[in-house]
Amino acid sequence: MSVVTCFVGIGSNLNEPSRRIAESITALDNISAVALECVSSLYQTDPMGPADQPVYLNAVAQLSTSLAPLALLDTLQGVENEQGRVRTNERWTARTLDLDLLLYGDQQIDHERLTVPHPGMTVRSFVLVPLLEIAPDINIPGKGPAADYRATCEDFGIQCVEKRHD
Ligand code: A4P
Ligand code: MG
Repeated sequence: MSVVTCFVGIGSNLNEPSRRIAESITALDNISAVALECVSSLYQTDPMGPADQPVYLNAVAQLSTSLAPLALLDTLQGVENEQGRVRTNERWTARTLDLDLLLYGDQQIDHERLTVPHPGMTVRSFVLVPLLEIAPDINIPGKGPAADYRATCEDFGIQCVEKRHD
């Protein structure tokens, strides 16, 4: 079975975000078909979307997995649910945990449930900064080097609040 390198964007702004992120990383690492390779530092960012919500903590994790893309999406959504994620119809509202599949190897996926590369990743500092920290030379399929987007992405007041543990 082939193993693919993936990157997952992690965000939380409710119910002790640093704990939600730590628990989600442990949960991912405990899935037998997923191996956690690396996790970025934690970054605090201003909310994208409605302003009347707490600041976010964001990070990016590098995984290797034998799961197919939709099975990995189901797995990520299962971890979101375990961390108390409540889904609303309104976009970009506060959440206990959001796990976005940013990159799945070098694949481009256009499915009703899954778009990869994640369409927002080139314009969001809270994705690009942690991603480039752990994978400075990474290429975004169809878009070129991720580093090319760092200068033009929206800043969201990003600040590193906890350095990566090596
Ligand atoms: N979906 C499609 N492609 C993907 C993908 N690559 N990864 C579908 C994950 N899911 C994907 O997602 C809605 C549906 O998107 C899923 O059912 C899946 O089939 P969701 O997580 O249920 O809803 P959402 O996250 O509210 O929607 P959306 O539009 O994906 O929001 P984003 O882009 O995830 O943004 N501000 C800061 N500072 N930091 C943040 O991390 N995050 C968000 C959420 C808003 N503001 C933020 C942050
Ligand atoms: Mg999401």
